[in-house]
Amino acid sequence: MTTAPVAPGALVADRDRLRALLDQFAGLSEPVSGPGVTRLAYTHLEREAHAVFAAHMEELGAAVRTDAAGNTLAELPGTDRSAPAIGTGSHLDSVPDGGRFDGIVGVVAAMETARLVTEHAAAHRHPLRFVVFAAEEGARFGQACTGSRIAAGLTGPADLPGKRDADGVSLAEAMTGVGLDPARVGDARWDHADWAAFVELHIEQGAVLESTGRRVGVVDAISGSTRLRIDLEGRASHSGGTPMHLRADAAAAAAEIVLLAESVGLRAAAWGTRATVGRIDVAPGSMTTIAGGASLWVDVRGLDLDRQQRAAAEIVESAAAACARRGVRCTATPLAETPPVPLPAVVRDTLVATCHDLGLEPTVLPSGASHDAQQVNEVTPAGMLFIPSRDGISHDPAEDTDLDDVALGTTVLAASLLRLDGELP
Ligand code: HGY
Ligand code: MN
Ligand code: MN
Repeated sequence: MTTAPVAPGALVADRDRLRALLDQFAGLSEPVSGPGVTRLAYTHLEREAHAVFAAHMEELGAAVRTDAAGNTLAELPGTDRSAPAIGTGSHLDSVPDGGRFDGIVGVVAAMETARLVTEHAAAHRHPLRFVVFAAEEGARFGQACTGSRIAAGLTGPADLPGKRDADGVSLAEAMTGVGLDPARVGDARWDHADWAAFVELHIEQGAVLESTGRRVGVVDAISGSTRLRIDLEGRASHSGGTPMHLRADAAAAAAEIVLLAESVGLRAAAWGTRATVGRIDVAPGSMTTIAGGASLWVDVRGLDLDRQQRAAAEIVESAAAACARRGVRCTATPLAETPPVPLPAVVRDTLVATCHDLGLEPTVLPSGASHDAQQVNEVTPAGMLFIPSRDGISHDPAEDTDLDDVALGTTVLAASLLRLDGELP
């Protein structure tokens, strides 16, 4: 097939095709999870979603493979077979009872971009590589971005047995359960020489674009995260027979720690730090028994690593002091840590220029959420495009983005990849 250069914006994403793909992926969800989407990391449902992506890309004539981490990669060759690839993609796993856009938008945009490039026979010198990363969400195992961390060489076989989900299933066991071999994840490590750049399209998961009336964002930095679990051991006892001054109430200690974490986050907010306790387990969980045990999962996000780490340390210190006063044992276990990442100008400026080519004025903003692009940036210069989240909601069934914005973001993505193709060596 003869290819020809296309003008910026000539590849216009098809809204209805995008809607159909979003609907198809949304249908792959645990049936009993609630109104949202539940497609957790390293489950059969996640693999089924990767298979939908693979079938679609094979139908377009792309060469498709799945690596030892469970990442699925599809490639359209460029005119220069020796050139490094320009990539795009995101993830298809979700949080429990999550939304139908987080990660999925970046994948359907990649699929639509591959279709547009193919149908228009758009010339490109670099190979175009479309990637679905496995296990981006940290909700199940605590560690976010497992598939892209493995690709970036940041997570290896030794890291996998120790991370466990709420049922005690390890990352390694979950990978084995879906036909992957955790011992071989070293084979999935990317070589920087194979890549020229990578761009991820994602919903903002915040309200900056919506509040400023902008339809496209270009990300200049991605927040880091320090995640830990705090286990509390008090004394279970009769809620009626035990006087207030003779208690070691793990639930009351947990409640105090939640508020301590919030106050640390509020004090450090000016530096872009955020602190959240999104999950508390209390035992035995009976109304007439004082809680003898409790566990809290703490997520500290930051754009300044030092502030992020200091905030986490302050939460642990103040939790220990509160527990000592209450006669409750307190143990903090680190779960994962990712530094904040400034994204390179070489990609960021091209994304901004592409928006200008298309008559758009983007907002340049940091990402509060973590993303696969953050890990990929260890291997090759990475960039991110954002589209608005309605009311800034994400990780919830109410997560919503206007389909016209999904289509516009996809058009900007396709034009950006072709502009990078013309600019990069
Ligand atoms: O949790 C996050 O920041 C992302 O959604 N994985
Ligand atoms: Mn995501
Ligand atoms: Mn997410």
